[in-house]
Amino acid sequence: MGGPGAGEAPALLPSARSKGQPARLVLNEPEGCRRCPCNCMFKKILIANRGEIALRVICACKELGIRTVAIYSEADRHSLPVRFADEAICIGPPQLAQSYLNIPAVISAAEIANVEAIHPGYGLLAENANFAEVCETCGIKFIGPPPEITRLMGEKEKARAAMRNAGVPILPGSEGVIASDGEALEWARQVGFPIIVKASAGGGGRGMRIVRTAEELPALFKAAQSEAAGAFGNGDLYMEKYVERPRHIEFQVLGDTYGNVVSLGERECSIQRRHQKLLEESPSTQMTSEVRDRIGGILCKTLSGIGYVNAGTVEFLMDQDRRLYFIEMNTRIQVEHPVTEMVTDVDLVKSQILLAMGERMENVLHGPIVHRGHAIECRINAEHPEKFTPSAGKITAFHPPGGTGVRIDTAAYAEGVIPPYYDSLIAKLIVRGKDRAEAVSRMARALEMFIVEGIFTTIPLHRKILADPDFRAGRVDTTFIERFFAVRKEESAD
Ligand code: MV4
Repeated sequence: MGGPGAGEAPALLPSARSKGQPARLVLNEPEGCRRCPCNCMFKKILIANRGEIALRVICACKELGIRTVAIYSEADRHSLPVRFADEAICIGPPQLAQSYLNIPAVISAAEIANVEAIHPGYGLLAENANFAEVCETCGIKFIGPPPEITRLMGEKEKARAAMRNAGVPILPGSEGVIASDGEALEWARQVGFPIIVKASAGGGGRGMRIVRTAEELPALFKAAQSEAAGAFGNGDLYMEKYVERPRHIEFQVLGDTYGNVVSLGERECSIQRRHQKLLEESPSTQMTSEVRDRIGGILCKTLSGIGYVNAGTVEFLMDQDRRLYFIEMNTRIQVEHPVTEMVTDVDLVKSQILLAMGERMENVLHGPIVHRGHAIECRINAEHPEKFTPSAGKITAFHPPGGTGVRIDTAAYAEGVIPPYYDSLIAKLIVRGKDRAEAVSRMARALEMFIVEGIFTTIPLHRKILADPDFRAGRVDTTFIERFFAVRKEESAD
């Protein structure tokens, strides 16, 4: 067994580097998986991630009888993924660029451990097409879609065109990249104000500007352009009709290597702050089984047509008339995947691994997708309640709630330290109920019974959201948190 319990794991890569040896990259190998030319079971998987998602992947591997290799930075030496993986390799200092984002170091660890596949989790290298290509070149299966698909979906206006051509509803907007602010004005007059300009390489709300009049367009266009160029090294922009107070609704899909794609229904993710989701649920209170089946059907046909493989999420905006419009596709497992698991009983991470091994969909799912009950997830972040800044440090007390219908995905533990270098997500509290009312009251009591001391967390914020009359009535959209804080400020000023 690896990890602190069995003595320190060897710090292979930093010492190799200090001897002046370059990180090893095996090139010129035949395409495909050289260690496993048939579609037989993976024997060992490397997890190129940390925290709760690394542990989540380890859980799936253990249940499938696959050995696991954790990679970790010096800041994560005492982490649970290191403890629970069969092997653990230190790949560098705490900074992301020198550890979890250091592709030669990750590949070297995979070579040394002799794994057949790498699971990237979410974030980090999960949507890096170049990394997926390096994996395949080295004969290591990347557990995710082919790099060409990741690259297509990373160029948002190309993804939009691909979806439109296949009959997925999109918002009125520009065709392809906009060359100049003059062209932007032409499109805006055609589409009608308000419009939103978006970065082609964007995501997370950066390089976006809402434009309400022709007068303000040139300046906002330039601002979006330079923000996109600075953030992504690519100033390309496109444009869409702006939807006021939309809901954010996304569909979970799975694809196999034989062209079979299935939809696992939607997640409602409107409760977010500064483009960071806080709470997700499934089903959406605004969804009907007719719309779910219709959109799901269109997505399966479309994604099968472009050769989509493995797990993916298709993001939509829903307007006040409950119409859905495609905005983006994410080619990874998402943070909020457990809410879909809770209502469908499908293990999405196990499915990802089986699909990457070349299993057929019928052997992964064992029957049609059925949706039962209601699930809610609260993201527990280590952050200051007013400043929203990360709150690193030692957890002095930790009591996670349990009981019927409660699930916690976390790598946090009492006396454990939250390092300051990484994402602030420390736990996901997920509940399931027979309906939304039961899920809401179950979440409220679980939050009441969740104790984390020594650091600030979003638990108190979630307790307030769960008590909010609009939330309880299902009246949520992407402006919910803004309005929530505005009302509280007003009340505290009284
Ligand atoms: C929009 C929109 C309104 N109209 N597009 C923000 C992040 C990016 N992924 C897409 N975003 C939006 N695109 C049109 N045509 C409003 C948003 C938006 C938003 C979307 C999803 C979740 C939260 C949001 C918060 C503010 C704005």
